Amino acid sequence: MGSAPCLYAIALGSNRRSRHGSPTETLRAALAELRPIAVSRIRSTPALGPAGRGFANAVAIIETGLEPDELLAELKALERAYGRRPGRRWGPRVLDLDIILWSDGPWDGPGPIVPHPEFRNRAFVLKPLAELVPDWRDPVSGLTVRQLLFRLTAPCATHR
Ligand code: A4P
Ligand code: MG
Repeated sequence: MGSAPCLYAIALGSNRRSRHGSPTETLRAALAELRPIAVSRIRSTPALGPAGRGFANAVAIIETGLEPDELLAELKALERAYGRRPGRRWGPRVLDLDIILWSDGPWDGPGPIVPHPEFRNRAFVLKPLAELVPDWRDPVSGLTVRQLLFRLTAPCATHR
């Protein structure tokens, strides 16, 4: 608390209606509450894994003095306020808020894993992220967001 502000990339996902309306309308409302400094467009994406219904996904950049564990507590409170109940992992969800990257490199404190362990494999995160911060560098792989997206989506990419 009280530390210098950091930038964070937050991924938002929804595949279930909330009191705010459709998944897209839900993300629009949640994005406004995050008071972001930049917002991607909201995309409709096919569900990855057993989640069933397709998702609305987006990314926001926010600036805050909170550390990752403190920010995660706030994001979890926002998920609850939108009516998310604990359930099956990967089950339908009103609102999922994941911390993808922050401006201080890898986080080795308590709470979330940052960078998010799966973001390099997810076009529904990398595409909106590349719209906003293509030159941010993943401190684990050393690659930029643009390079990670290219690696994932290039037609000749091999899957190892
Ligand atoms: N956690 C650890 N690291 C982080 C982090 N960097 N950010 C912990 C946020 N949370 C983090 O999360 C499970 C636990 O991960 C939390 O206790 C938190 O402390 P959760 O949000 O409660 O549960 P979840 O959403 O079921 O798990 P998770 O891992 O967030 O699910 P995923 O991996 O996000 O997958 N397909 C499309 N097209 N679009 C989607 O958005 N999302 C999922 C959910 C599956 N398929 C999808 C999408
Ligand atoms: Mg999550």
